[in-house]
Amino acid sequence: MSRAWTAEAFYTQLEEPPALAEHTQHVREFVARQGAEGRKVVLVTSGGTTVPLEKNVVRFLDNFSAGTRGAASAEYFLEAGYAVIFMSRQFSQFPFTRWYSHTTNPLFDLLEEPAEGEERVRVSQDHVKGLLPILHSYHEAKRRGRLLTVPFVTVIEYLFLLKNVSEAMAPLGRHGMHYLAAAVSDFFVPTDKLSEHKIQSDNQSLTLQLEPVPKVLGALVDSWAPDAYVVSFKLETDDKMLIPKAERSLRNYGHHLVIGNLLQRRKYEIVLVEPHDHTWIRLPSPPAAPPHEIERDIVAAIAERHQAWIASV
Ligand code: PAZ
Repeated sequence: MSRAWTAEAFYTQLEEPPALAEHTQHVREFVARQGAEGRKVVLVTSGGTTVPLEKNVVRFLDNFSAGTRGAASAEYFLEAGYAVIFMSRQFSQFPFTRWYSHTTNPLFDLLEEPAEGEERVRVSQDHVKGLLPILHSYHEAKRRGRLLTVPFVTVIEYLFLLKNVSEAMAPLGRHGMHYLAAAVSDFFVPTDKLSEHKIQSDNQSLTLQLEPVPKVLGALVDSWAPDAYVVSFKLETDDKMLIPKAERSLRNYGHHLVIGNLLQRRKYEIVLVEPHDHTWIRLPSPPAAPPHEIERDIVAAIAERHQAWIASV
């Protein structure tokens, strides 16, 4: 029989991930520093969560998300003056380094081997112009201490971190924002139902029973960070479902905004769904070249709404 997990049961019955306390402490210190300087802080969640099928994990379920939306958005939030807590799936796309990772533009293709007797590796001249502003923004974010990274892998780690990070951000009040772009599994296998060791095949079929992951957005909005500006994402593949599902999410959890996107068109089209408004953001799609990344427009629109909401008290 599968259980319907409440958020409370989930957090009391499951064991905390090992690095939770350490990450939480880093977030508290970061928030205290940024808060003391009056800076707005955004939590950007990014990438997909895994669902392990064994305690000694050999196999797991995963999803498509590479974390591009989150990593790109984090860069634009930094540019807009926010401090960013980037909570992302380990080894998924990362702000700034994403431009040269995951083989789209491999780093080694930029580098020239030193001439004989030289000890310096150079960036080939054709790439300097493209690399410099990204390198500059990366070092700037690090030097100013504006970017904190928090990694997760499993859906259980994600949910524990989300709670602790949100609670740690509560003192920011309206200056805190949650931008929940991670693709979080809707189903999982609770630890007490996991096989200890690698599941053996023995030429037999495998039946999995997955339990629904508790919906925790309501707890975030009502108790973990009640004054924060909260933006969630809704991904669908059927365009007829997109707006009704986004509206239902707003009604159920009472947060500020849902960003709806379709899997196939997510890089060119999104919709901002608010209680009384839908605003589409559209860019030209291939074969036309989009003039810039859609995350630039998304972040500009969200930052403006966040500021208006801060000013409305
Ligand atoms: O990671 P990515 O850039 O490939 O995709 C981004 C996204 C589609 C995962 C994100 O925009 C999103 O919709 N996240 C929420 C997914 C959901 O739980 O409905």
